[in-house]
Amino acid sequence: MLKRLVPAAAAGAALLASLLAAPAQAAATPVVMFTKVYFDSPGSDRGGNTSLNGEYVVLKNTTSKSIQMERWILRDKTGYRFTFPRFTLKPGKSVTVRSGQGTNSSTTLFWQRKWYVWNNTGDNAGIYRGSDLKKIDTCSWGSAGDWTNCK
Ligand SMILES: [Ca+2]
Repeated sequence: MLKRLVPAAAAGAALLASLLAAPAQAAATPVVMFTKVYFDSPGSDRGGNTSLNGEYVVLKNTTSKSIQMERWILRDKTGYRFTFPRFTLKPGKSVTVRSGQGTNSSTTLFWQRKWYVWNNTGDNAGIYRGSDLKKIDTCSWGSAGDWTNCK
């Protein structure tokens, strides 16, 4: 009788282990993650290009491989979208996406907007990959402070 119960108990333990493992997997570090969003640029929001570029997000490649981000989408809660140009994010490196106008470099991309995108009173930033727009990471904030490190 006891012998029959042992396999059932083992199966139960295996099921429990898989259930416990599932949330840990979901919380795995995103391949590209938000490390900072400076949503309320310094000074009054008058819309000058310097002010627009004081508003930015920083995304980091957390993997040991280069990631080609062409056509990835950065999006706010309202639905404004920045589509990445052909851009390689090297292992462990970060890219800053500034809201205003400027010339792209290996470390900084420009949304080329003429007004702010990230709401000072709370918003949500998301980064999505590929044609199916698979969600990679998000960062949310409220009205407190000027920036968040997305933790
Ligand atoms: Ca803002």
